[in-house]
This record gives sequence, structure tokens and C-alpha cells, in this order.
Amino acid sequence: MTTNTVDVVLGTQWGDEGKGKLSDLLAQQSDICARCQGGNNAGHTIVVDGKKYGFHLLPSGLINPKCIGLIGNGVVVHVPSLFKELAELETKGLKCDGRLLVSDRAHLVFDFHQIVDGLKEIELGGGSIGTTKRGIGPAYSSKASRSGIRVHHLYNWPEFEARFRSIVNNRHKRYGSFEYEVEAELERYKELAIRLRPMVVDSAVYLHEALRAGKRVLVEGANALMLDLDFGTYPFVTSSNCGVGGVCTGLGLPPRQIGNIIGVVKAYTTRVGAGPFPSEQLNAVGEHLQEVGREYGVTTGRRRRCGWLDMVVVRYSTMINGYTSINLTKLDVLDQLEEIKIAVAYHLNGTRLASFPADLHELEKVEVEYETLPGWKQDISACRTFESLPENARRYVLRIEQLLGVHIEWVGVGASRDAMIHRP
Ligand code: 2SA
Ligand code: GDP
Ligand code: MG
Repeated sequence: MTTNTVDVVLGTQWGDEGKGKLSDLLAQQSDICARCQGGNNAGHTIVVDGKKYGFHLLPSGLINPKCIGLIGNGVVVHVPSLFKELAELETKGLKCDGRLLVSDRAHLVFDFHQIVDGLKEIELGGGSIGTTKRGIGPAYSSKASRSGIRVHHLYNWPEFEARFRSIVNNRHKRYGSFEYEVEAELERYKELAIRLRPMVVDSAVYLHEALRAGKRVLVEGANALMLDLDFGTYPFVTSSNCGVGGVCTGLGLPPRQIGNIIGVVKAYTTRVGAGPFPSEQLNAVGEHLQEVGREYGVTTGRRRRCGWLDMVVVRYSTMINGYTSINLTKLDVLDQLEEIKIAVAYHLNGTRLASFPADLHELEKVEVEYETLPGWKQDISACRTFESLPENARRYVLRIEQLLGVHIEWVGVGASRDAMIHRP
């Protein structure tokens, strides 16, 4: 039996590459847009006709009024935030009634997970991760330690209540006393369960049936490969697999059902939170990128750290995720620079490293080799064809393509949906 494949949008760096913008664009031709990992730690900003939308837990494809949003089993769901986000979208005129589905196997994030997230960060002191404090790590910890609570548990109240009381007690044992109204929370969840009920599905069955019926499915990645629990800069990572593996486990899809894998690469690098960042520019260049690129966290409002494009990172990310094409974003942010650097290699003790090191102590000591290209010193925000870009901008794009060996199919030149160059 023939069945459709899914297209996937993934972050290639440390997040905030502009995945939301591409997902929204591609979802104009999609029947379903699915999330497979992460939770409301994600932040995707999308600008359409001057209107700005902020997505955290919900799939960005919902902007297309015909598109179904699907939250897969690999996502961790804070139900109050889900309803808050739906309400916020509604105030912007976006009705999602009947268009959002949530996997019965998805794990729940509770307020106590968020409290514990904060306590854990305090405990780590100077070595804290810089999490979004949305309870993501603690919820995935509950999942991995098999004490987690899934969506379907909401519909077997005695079991839900027993598991809930037990897990809260456990967290008190581990983190001491913290304020948490268990009875009130249970009451709140009784109501939330009723509101959520119409959205609950077996998402894997739903997805496979949809694919067999010829529906077009887009998977929107959250976070990015360098924040991946296995392949990122551990322990300065998030607690899910943000790489292509997370698409299979987080939606119940066999690898052969994955079609195009589009890697989103920001034309420079940013990182929010702690952890190593070899091409970071703690100088006027970093400040320029931060200001011109308006690099602030969408979820927490934190300033993002900025630096040059790091091709060691993007090449490593390409090796793991196997991108079939690339969306280079925010090229316009480089408009005013005299010259632009690209990190092309890391050296340690005089030796060129073959790949991205696992050991953060090594990573801290690497010397970064840069290539310098001339800037274009021109506003490119109105360009809509590759040919209309200034010669030096084209050179920059083509050099990245050459270093990567993957076709750059889209180039972003502004925040709005239409500010995109398509290069099929
Ligand atoms: P967490 O909360 O446990 O997932 O944090 C662990 C690390 O993962 C990073 N992380 C992110 N990095 C970039 N963007 C994210 N989403 C928001 C945005 C972030 C924000 O789009 O701007 O608003 O601050 C995101 N989510 C998690 C996090 O910084 C930690 O380094
Ligand atoms: P995501 O987490 O990968 O979806 O990215 P975010 O939404 O967190 O951050 C990307 C930011 O850059 C958002 O504010 C977007 O509106 C904006 N953006 C996306 N693409 C472009 C682009 O090509 N140029 C400019 N100037 N801004 C862009
Ligand atoms: Mg983001």
C-alpha cells in the first residue's frame, strides 16, 4: 500500500533559527502540522501581514485555517499553557476550534515540575543550565524514571490521583518543602481533563491513517540539534531528542516515512542559556547581531548570545540529521557589516579536530579558524530572487552551500512570511 511521507523542519544550531517562519510557509500546503518533542519551552515567532504570532507549545501550522495541529506522544504538555496559548491565538483572530489534537501518550508537565526546574537550577548554582523553567527537564525525568503521568491517565481518575500524589510526595522528598496546593491542583485538573477530552487521540494511528489517505504532513521541530539530549553540548541541552530521531520516536513514524528534512540555518549563530559557544563574539560584532537581529528569547525574553556562523556545528548537525535542503535565515541582519566571518574548523593543541568534540573541556579550549568574506553593505530586505541579491551576499550563500554540500533552497531576508527567496 502506498502512503505519503512527512516533511520535517529542524533547527541546525542552538535554536531560534527561524523554524516557525518556514513551518508556517510550508504549512500553507499542509493538511497536518505536528510537533514531536519539547514542550512550551519552544518559542516561534511568525509575522504575517504585519501581525505577529507567538507559538510555544502549539504547532505553527495552525496559522493556516485548514491545517490540523497535532501534538505527538514525544511532546510534554502543560495543559494550562495549552489553553492559554489557544486563547491568545483567538484574541489575534485565529480560531483553532476542532483543529488541535493531542496524543493520549504525551506526558504531562505540572506546575510542580516547573517549581522543581527552578529549584534544580538554584542547586546547580554557577553551573546552572539556563533553562526556560517551563518544567521540561523534570517532566522528561519523570517519563524516563517511569513515574510520569500521561494524557490518558486523566481519564482514569483513581489512577491519575494516585500517581499524582505519589510523584508530588517524591519531589518533596528530593527537594524539601515547596509551596504546592495538591488538592486545588487536583480539582483544577478535573476540569482541564474535561476541556481537553475532545482533542485527545492516538496520534500515531491518526497520523498513519492520514498519510495513507494522502494527507500532507509537516513536522515542526523545536529547539535544535545542538540542544539535543544525545548529540548536543551535554549537559547544556534540553531534555528531548531535537534531531531527526525525535521525529520517529515522538510521532511513531518509521524512518522510511520521512521525506524531506529541511535544516534551518541562521546566517550567524545565537544561543540562549549557558554552555559552550566557540564562535561567540563578546564584542561590538556580537552586540550588533543582537540588536539588528532583535535576538531576545520568545518565551523568556532573555538576551540571546551572538556570534559568527559556525560551520563545524552545521556540518556536524548535517551529518546527524541528513538534511535534504537548507533554509538560510536572517541574511538581512548582516547587511551593514564590512566583513563577515565563518568558523570553518576547530584546532586543539595544534591539531585540527575531525568533528565536534563531546568533551566540553576540550570544546572550551579549541581555537576557531575563520574564513573572512566581504560584506555587501546594502539593504537586501526587498530582494525576492537570488539573482537580485548583491554579489557579495550571493558569494556568502554559495560559500555556505559549498562548505555544507547541501542545497540552500530558501533564503530569509526579513521576518515576514513573504520575505523569503525560493531557490528550487
Ligand atoms: P529547557 O527549558 O530545559 O528546555 O532548557 C534547556 C536548554 O535549552 C535551551 N532552550 C532554548 N534555546 C533557544 N530557544 C528556546 N526557546 C525560546 C525562544 C527560549 C527563550 O524561542 O527564544 O525564550 O528563552 C529554547 N528552549 C530551551 C535553554 O536556553 C537551555 O539552554
Ligand atoms: P524558531 O524558534 O527557530 O522558530 O525561531 P524564533 O522565532 O525563536 O526566532 C527567529 C526570529 O527571527 C523571529 O523573531 C522571526 O520573526 C525572525 N526571523 C525569521 N526569519 C527571519 C529573516 O530571514 N530575517 C529577519 N530579519 N528575521 C527573521
Ligand atoms: Mg525560538
